[in-house]
Amino acid sequence: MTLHPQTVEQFLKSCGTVPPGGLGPFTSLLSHIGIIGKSLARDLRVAGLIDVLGTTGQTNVQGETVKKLDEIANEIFVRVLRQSGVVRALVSEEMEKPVVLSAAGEGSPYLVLFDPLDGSSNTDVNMPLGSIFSVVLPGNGEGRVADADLMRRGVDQVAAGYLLFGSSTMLVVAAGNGVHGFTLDPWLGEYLLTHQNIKIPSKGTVYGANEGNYNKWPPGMRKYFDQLKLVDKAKRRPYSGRYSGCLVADVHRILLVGGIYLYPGETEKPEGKLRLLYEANPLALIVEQAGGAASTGTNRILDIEPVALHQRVPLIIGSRGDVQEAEQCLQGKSSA
Ligand code: AHM
Ligand code: MG
Repeated sequence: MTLHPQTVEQFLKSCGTVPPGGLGPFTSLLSHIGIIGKSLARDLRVAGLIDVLGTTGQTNVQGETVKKLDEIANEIFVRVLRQSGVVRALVSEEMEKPVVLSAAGEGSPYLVLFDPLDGSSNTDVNMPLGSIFSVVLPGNGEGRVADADLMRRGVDQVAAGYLLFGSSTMLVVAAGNGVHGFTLDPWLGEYLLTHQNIKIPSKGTVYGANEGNYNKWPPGMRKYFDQLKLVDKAKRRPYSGRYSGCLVADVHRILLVGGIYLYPGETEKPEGKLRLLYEANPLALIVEQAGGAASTGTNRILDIEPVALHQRVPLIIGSRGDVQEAEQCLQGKSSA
């Protein structure tokens, strides 16, 4: 008899450690995020057939054009997390203000911050997409949720993960005991453990960045890129450029094979593009727990004290050795 790989629930039970918030609530949280993934994967699979491509004609709180699928993904997240009964409040890239789902004292332990559809410029061209989530526990236990409970440093996250909608659908999770990847078996309707205890190589040979912005970057960043492209056998250069326009997909590649993803600050826009609380922080937690690093260029992402729910941050993330070289070059300390 062939044994199937473990489901998320079986895996959590077999770990023998109590996940943040308790085994029951955490299993329920992941199972509901799994439902979101199945539901979104189904919509994405037939997106070209059911008039959900293109934009809504609106702009979101970030001033960005909202795609129809951004809105659909956000609605699915909010509806399913509400049904889960284990989420007290949530913050979404697509909503200006947090949403409180359950009153204090109702026993819903988690605060969830998410980007419902990452890489949404890929929706109309059948390229990979993702969803990213960060989980924190309220600082004041059962009390009323305040903004300070949601605006927490990355080190305060108790779990983080992403869904990747690529040639297969994956759920990758870090909750304090390693980074584990589950692949959706669409026929069984289950996520099965396919990537246990992912470890990122300490150095890679791949970089991911939107190089169209090269001339907007500070000199140290431009220099780092110039050097990645030099022919240098000893340093395994030139690196290969791989950029999909979907942060989740690009970071997933680097998590598995090593290398570096960069969305740096620009001279005229030093804060960069990506959002701290539901893009940079959760991916930084995952990559750090896999042995990698995540930095703004000068500071560890997970140590940043947030000042706004939707704040942006430069992001340099991936193999520890690569991130260190990029930092040094950016700070003018070495030539990488
Ligand atoms: P989004 O969450 O609104 O889709 O924005 C984030 C995306 C990342 O997935 C991706 O790496 C980056 O923005 C792409 O930006 P650009 O088009 O400037 O390269
Ligand atoms: Mg995004």
